[in-house]
Amino acid sequence: MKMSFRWYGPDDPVKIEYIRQIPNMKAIVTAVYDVPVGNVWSNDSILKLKKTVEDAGLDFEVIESVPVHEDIKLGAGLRDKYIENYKENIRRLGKAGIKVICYNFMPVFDWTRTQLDKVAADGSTSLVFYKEQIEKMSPLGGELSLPGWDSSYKKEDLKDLFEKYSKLTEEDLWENLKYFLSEIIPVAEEAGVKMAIHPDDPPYGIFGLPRIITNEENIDRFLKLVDSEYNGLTLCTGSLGCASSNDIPKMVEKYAALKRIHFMHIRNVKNYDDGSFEETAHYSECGSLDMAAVVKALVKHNFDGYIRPDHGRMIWGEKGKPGYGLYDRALGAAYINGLWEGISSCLEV
Ligand SMILES: [Mn+2]
Repeated sequence: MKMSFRWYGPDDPVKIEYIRQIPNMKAIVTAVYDVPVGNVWSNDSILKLKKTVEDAGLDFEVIESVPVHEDIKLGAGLRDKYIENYKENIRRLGKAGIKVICYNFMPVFDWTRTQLDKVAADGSTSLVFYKEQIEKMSPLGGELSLPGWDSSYKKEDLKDLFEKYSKLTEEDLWENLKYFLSEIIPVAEEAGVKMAIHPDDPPYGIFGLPRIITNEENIDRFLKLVDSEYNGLTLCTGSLGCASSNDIPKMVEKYAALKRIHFMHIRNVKNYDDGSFEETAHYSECGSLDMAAVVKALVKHNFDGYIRPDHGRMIWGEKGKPGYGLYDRALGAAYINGLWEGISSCLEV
């Protein structure tokens, strides 16, 4: 495995020099952020980012993410133009040495929480999702106030998007995903870039929007849409794991054995009976997921892809982007390293 860390570029309050100081840290996961969704990234921006990462002594091999334009998900408008742009991004990134591209196929919002700074008993803060609060929100009434998304969409644009999606069924979304994959996977194969879809977060329909990358059955279906190693997964334990019906260690074991996991997002969540969940520290006992079982499945199948500690809490007074502080994610990386080393040495005996 190759340990990695998400970094939002030179404007990220977390310094890349500090990331390098985390033991066993090998690679940066990042993206070009100054280009509107759907456009081609300039070679200059890509190469500048690569240089910044490599000058810091880290590898530039994973992009998270190249966002998919809503027209592609809707199968409408300028879909074919945006797919051509997407292909060009794959080619350019492949040339720059990128090995894995993470993306998702979630309509409108690529994650949803009800609060980004819920204070826990120990004084740390984290992202949470409370069912009761989400049920009170009505995006079609134009009254949506969603943490993390308030400034991303103008009210009118959001209403317009929701209207377009109101006619789209899950089957339509599958059809549009298949169309997209059939176009881009051959390009990814040629460019030597493995595509790694991120599951839906949370993994069920929300605000009436369809969602399909949600469970084992659907991931099986996804992998068959284009049966190529280059059509693979970002297996996010926290996103899939906030649905208690998903058996995360079992899924990791299955897809690692099939060599279809290219990127692991490892984090823990504490699930509640009503479907609410809170993001917690990585340590197994802090949440509902068995982290040792997850890492054991990876070690067992000689996982050689990338791992990053996913969201962390805000601890030790750190201020910054919710979920993306330095300290708790560094603890997460150290914890995963410890599990990996411990489990590997036991399995060799
Ligand atoms: Mn994730």
